[in-house]
Amino acid sequence: MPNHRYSPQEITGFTQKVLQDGYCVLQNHFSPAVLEHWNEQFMPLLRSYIDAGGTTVGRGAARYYVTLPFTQPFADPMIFEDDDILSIVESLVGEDFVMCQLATDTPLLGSDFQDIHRDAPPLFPEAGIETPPFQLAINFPLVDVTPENGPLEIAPGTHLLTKAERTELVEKGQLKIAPVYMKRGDVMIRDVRALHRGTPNHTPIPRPMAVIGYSRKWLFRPEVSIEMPRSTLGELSHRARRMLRYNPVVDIIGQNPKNETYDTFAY
Ligand SMILES: O=C(O)CCC(=O)C(=O)O
Repeated sequence: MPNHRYSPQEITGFTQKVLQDGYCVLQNHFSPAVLEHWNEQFMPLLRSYIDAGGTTVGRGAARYYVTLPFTQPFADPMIFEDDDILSIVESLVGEDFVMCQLATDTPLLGSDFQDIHRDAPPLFPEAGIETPPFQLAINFPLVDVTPENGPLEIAPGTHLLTKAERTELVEKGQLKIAPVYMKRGDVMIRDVRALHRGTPNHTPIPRPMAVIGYSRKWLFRPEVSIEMPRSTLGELSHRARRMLRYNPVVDIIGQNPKNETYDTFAY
């Protein structure tokens, strides 16, 4: 039984906002207590990633991209199968979409401004045209985002610009890019082509931003994946199994480092 907080009209409104601005924010959507638990469980993962020599793979100093294991508390259908979000996702990237990414971006003290970028190239680069959306990022912070701890900055309405148009705006200093301050519980639905950048975290407390990737059913993103533990497949809903169908099924998570190589991410 779907569990919607928003009416069909409101879902349409959010969809239109993403189509127009490249993103929308659902305020106070997830349980802050659940995400506080995620944050507590994530901290040791971040620490082991860094201690194991995990790189920042070109994201900039003191800025880490860490995949979350598809286990508790992160494999939570209340989050990745949220009915409102999935309705908006379906309106944007079509029926039978796939979920291909469950990860985090975390700037630490010592991080800097990233170059302004988008996360995906156009589908038809030779044609110099942009298309309707094909790849979405659902971003939600695991802590409150403040001016001090590295808010994501985003430039509304830039997801359909050509490379030449984007370069001109940036070079002439005419790009209107602004920070998005999100509370723990707020959710951003973002067309990954909207121009954005990470900003410096000036505090000693990490600022993890979770990201769930949903794409059109025919889009394969070899750079990301979610290792699906075989033992938990039976617990998934029919919808979840369908959404997650292209991810590798494994007996033990983390044994195959080749499953993810997300080091080219900025276009
Ligand atoms: O969460 C952030 O600070 C943004 C990171 C980002 O845009 C990226 O690494 O592509």
